[in-house]
Amino acid sequence: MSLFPEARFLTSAARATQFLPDEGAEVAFAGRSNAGKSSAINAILGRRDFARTSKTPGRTQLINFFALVEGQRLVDLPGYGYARVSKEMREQWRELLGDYFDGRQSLTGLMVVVDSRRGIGDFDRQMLDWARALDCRCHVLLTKADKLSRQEAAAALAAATAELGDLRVDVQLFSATSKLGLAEARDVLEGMLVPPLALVEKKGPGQA
Ligand SMILES: Nc1nc2c(ncn2[C@@H]2O[C@H](COP(=O)(O)OP(=O)(O)OP(=O)(O)O)[C@@H](O)[C@H]2O)c(=O)[nH]1
Ligand SMILES: [Mg+2]
Repeated sequence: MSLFPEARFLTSAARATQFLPDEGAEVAFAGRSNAGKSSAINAILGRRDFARTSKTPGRTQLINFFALVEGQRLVDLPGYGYARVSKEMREQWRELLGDYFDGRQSLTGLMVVVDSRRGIGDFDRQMLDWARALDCRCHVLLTKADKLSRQEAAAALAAATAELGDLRVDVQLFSATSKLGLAEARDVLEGMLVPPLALVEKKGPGQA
């Protein structure tokens, strides 16, 4: 089943001037390189090979914008923390992501994709901090849960929940392969695309 049958790729941005106009509603997917962002997007949208996936970490180095329906976008953010890229390149990513989160009013939700075997890292926290500064809703997908035993998955969920306890961030187990947690992730995405009235009011004119 395709959740957004009309979804299509819009553009890739390597710098802030290439971002799409800051209007409508936008949900971004962030996560370490190889965490499974593109696979999660494909599974949630119910579209094979919609966002590219790769076995080579760090392949998606641009910010990719997709249209879901008119006025609603999905954004695949470049993976961070890939050890084998140069320091310079890592700095560029940080700058690009920093520019993206800087006052992005249309960002109504952030999905942070975390490999359930690794747990939440410093970069994930950075994304959550930036997103929270924008007052946008945050949700963590502990993905590749199919690679864990039931017991390990429960432990990973408990650990992440405890770590995020003070941050008002929801967390769930997910697998693009087994489709574990797919219905919940879809519900969250749809909810994020409809900003609550309180949020609209709070982000009135002049408030970044
Ligand atoms: N077993 C399993 N493998 C997964 C899952 N999700 C992703 N993978 C695999 O993990 C690898 C990376 O997945 P991607 O979706 O390309 O990861 P990404 O975060 O988009 O990576 P970059 O764009 O390079 O940062 C691929 O080989 C996927 O097939 C999952 O839920 N279960
Ligand atoms: Mg990717």
